This record gives sequence, C-alpha cells and structure tokens, in this order.
Amino acid sequence: MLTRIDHIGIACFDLDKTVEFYRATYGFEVYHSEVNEEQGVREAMLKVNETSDGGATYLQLLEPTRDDSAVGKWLAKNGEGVHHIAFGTADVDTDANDIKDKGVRVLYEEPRRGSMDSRITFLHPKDCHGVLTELVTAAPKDSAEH
Ligand code: CMX
Ligand code: CO
Repeated sequence: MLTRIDHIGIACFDLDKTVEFYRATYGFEVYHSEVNEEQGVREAMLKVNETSDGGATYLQLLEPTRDDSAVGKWLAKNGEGVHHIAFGTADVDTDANDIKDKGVRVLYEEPRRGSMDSRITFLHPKDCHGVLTELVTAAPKDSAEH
C-alpha cells in the first residue's frame, strides 16, 4: 500500500547552488547526501516533514554524474525542474507487482538500491499520464545511514 509522498525528485545543473537556494529561501537543510553511480546522480535529500506511517517526505535534488544518465538526458532536453515523484510503501515488491498486473510498465525486474539504502523501482512515465513515478521502501530505521 502506498502511504505517503516519499519525495519529489528535482533535476538541477549545480547541486551545491540548488541546495543553497533551498536553504536560503525556505530554510530546508541537507539531511543526507550521496553519489549513486548506478543511477548516475549526485543527490541531496532535504527532509520536509515526517509522516504518520513512520516515514518522511523529502525533496531529492539531483545532479547528473554523466550526460547519458536518466537525469542527464532529461536535463539536456527540458532544463531544470521536477523530474519525478516517489510514493513510499512498506513493501515495494508487492506494490510493484500489483501495479504491473494493472498493465503499467515497471522499469526494473527487481527493486534497486536508492537513497539511504532504500529499495526503489520506477513506473514508465508514458503509462502514468506523463509522470515518472518511483516506488520506495525505506531501509529499516536501525540500518539507515545518514
Ligand atoms: N518525466 C516524464 N516523462 C519523461 C521523463 C520524466 N522524467 N523522462 C523521459 N520522459 C519521456 C520523454 O519526454 C520521452 O517522451 P517523448 O517520446 O514523447 O518525447 C519518453 O519519456 C522517452 O524518453 P527518453 O528521453 O527517450 O528517455 P529514455 O526512454 O531513455 O528514459 C526513462 C526514460 C523513464 C526510461 C528513464 O529516465 C529511466 O529509466 N528512469 C528511471 C531512473 C531514474 O530516473 N533515475 C534517476 C533518479 C534516481 C532516484 O530517484 O534515486
Ligand atoms: Co527519487
């Protein structure tokens, strides 16, 4: 069951400048940052609020590490902006399978590693009215690194 907005993914050309904009304008601080080579991104997670399911909602600021990555290609075509939305679930495997059974293309056979050791998969934007949609199961709290 999808129980929260886990994050909104925002593509940017310069992560440090964009982080500074969110800090100076809204007061959001970096909760976690990492490079995910598989996804081809350098990213910063800014926590906006906690949620009633024990999770949280973040902004995920994304700078591509290479031009041929998903975010690199998208930025070259569209410029900066909202790249994807992500719903949180306690069980990404079951939700992805249920959604696949409804005829929506799920991009990964098995969920892959996402921010903070979460498990993630994506739904094809062409099957979701133009919205690239990610499903996320957060790492158990005691194993999450910040
Ligand atoms: N939102 C909406 N539509 C998108 C999109 C996005 N983010 N990215 C691509 N599209 C659209 C394109 O506009 C294009 O539409 P048209 O044919 O009408 O022009 C179509 O989808 C195909 O796009 P493309 O540029 O040819 O790109 P690809 O098919 O190579 O890749 C996708 C698209 C969704 C398969 C790829 O971006 C992907 O695998 N995404 C999942 C991984 C990802 O985004 N990782 C980065 C974030 C990591 C994280 O969140 O942790
Ligand atoms: Co994301």
